[in-house]
Amino acid sequence: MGIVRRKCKLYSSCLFLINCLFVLAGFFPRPLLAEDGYRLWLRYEKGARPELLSHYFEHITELVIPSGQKTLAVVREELCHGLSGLLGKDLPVTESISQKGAVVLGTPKTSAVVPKLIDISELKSCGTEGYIIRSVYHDKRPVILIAANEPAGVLYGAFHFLRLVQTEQPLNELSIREEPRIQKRLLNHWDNLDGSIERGYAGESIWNWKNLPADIDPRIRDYARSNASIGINGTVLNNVNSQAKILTSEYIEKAAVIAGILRPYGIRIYFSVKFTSPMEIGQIATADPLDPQVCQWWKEKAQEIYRVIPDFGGFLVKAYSEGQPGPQIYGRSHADGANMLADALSAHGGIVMWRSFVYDLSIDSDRTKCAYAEFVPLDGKFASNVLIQTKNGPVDFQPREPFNPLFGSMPKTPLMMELQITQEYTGQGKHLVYLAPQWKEVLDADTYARGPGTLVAGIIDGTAENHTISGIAGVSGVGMDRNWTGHHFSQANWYAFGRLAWEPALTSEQIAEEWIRMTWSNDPEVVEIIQKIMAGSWQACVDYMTPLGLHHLMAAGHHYGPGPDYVNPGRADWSSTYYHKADSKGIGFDRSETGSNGVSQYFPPLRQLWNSPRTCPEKYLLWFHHLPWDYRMASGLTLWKELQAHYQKGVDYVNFMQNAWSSLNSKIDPQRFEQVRNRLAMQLENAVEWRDTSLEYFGRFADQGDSRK
Ligand code: BDP
Repeated sequence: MGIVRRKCKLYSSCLFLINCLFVLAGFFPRPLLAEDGYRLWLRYEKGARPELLSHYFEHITELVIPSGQKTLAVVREELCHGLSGLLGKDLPVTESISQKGAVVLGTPKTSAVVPKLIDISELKSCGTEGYIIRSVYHDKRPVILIAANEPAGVLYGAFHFLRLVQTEQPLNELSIREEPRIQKRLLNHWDNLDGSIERGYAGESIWNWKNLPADIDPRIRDYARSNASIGINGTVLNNVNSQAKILTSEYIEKAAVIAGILRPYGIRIYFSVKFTSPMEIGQIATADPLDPQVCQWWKEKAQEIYRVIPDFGGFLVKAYSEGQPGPQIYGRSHADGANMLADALSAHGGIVMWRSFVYDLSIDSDRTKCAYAEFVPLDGKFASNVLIQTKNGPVDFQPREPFNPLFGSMPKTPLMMELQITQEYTGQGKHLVYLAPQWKEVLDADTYARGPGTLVAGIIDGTAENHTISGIAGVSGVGMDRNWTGHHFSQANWYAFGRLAWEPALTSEQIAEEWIRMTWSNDPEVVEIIQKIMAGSWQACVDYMTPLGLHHLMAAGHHYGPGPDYVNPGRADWSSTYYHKADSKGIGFDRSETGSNGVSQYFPPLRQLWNSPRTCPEKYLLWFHHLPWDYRMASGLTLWKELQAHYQKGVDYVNFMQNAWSSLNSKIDPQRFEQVRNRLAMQLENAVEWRDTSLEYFGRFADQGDSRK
């Protein structure tokens, strides 16, 4: 009996211990499965070279951070969490520096130590979000100083510092000064209020509208951390194809809860608004922007929002496009509509981001020319708190497009750039396509608008045209999937967007390397191989989907697979045939002077260069020209043969990516390794389908039989 009782006791103590372990596990923000991608680039794993870190941290034995301010509290939390994972030990936190080496963080206002370690006037030049990280000495003890004017700057500085540790960079003699080039760095969620996401490939929306405001998903905090770590400072919560419901008191109250979670991380919330909201939820008979009742309704709505969300960012508007209503219904212009909303927000410091994604073919039968025709005449007519949010290219997030001719053509208006992180036209959640090179091609493009060297990036950041307000937006790819973005490698696009929004001059290689080291490993072989995989992945996608300037050939609706023969019965420009115009004479959209004259929307010398197939870069050839199948390319091949070669090259690269990834089998955790492996297999299948379907279809016109024989 005694033995049985003792065994029982032992058994229940074991159970108790196991339970304790589970409870403890629940306390720490470690995912259940060690490597499921949830932690993104903030994994904070102890590296393979702990001696390196212990060397740097030999004399750094405490963290000095002021308390009492919410953003600084999250800085403290993140640093403790991050460094404890990376160093494998906890550093004590204090508010005043003792006789030890330390990491000292703060602003001159919040910290008594910071002003002793840095000249405040020097700090001032960093603005409200910038920071300085510097190795200094305090009483002959080494100090790493992370100082800023405002707590948000300290937050960004802290993440920068963590990145240095994560990527195993030298930590001695630090001398870093950073400041974001672009002010408004936003994610745009195309999330509907029912939880679905338009063009989302990673599960449902993370905004659990139906359970808010009572039930707060802890994921939102991790979303905030991840965004803050890459400098994103705003998020538009809902789809541009908006519902008026977002402006009801019920939803404003729900949104206020999200705003409260994001606020300490320096992130403001914004709404996409529907132009006819005053009619739908305000019982007003019109939405005419010049109607006093309508103006009053928007003013009161803005007041209501700011009462509960004092730092609310503003409105994003898709007007008179793809079925969304706009001021044009009442014979008013984009400027009339935008300015009315801007007026409602201006007293509160809010902005309007008015989209230029419009393509009314009655204005011009070439879709790429429509937005320019509508917006350029309005330059100078927008209120000072309006930005025109413009997609990178003139069509719609295609694998490759020349830059949008609006950039440089509206010097009196700040233009925001809208990029698509979610991979609607680039393989969705199934293809590994690193988009930073695509975005860099546009940001680095020379518009020649104010002479050579007028880069798109300079127009976006306001320097080229002396704007005091600037912005960039990325259509979010985030959803409820455990790894946030569906494909583990789509995380890289989220990461790259934030980094480029902060500093457009970073190279895509630099960004990839940071991301790889933090997301996968610092192992040089892993870094090198994944770099190679990522580097050519976008070009590969262009090659197997839409090479040489072809565009919009995706199957209707889902935009995933090939649909070169698709003809939309209702709208010419929703048909693939409208874009490629393949016939027995050749292929491509003639936008030269003798065609639609789309080239005229670009500044000289681009206009002339792109007007002739001989001087037009081959990557844009069929964007601007309709050319015969036997046209001689620079390679000496005919256009038809060259097209075939590109399609094949794209497929070959996916093969290469598969093999390269397989070679990392022993170096990557099994779960993520398998998931990526499976997706590469799907990608290969789809790339082959793109090649075969496209070449079979175009082959009918090129009259060459099976292209691959
Ligand atoms: C297109 C998408 C569509 C969006 C639209 C937009 O297919 O779902 O609503 O862009 O940007 O790419 O408004």
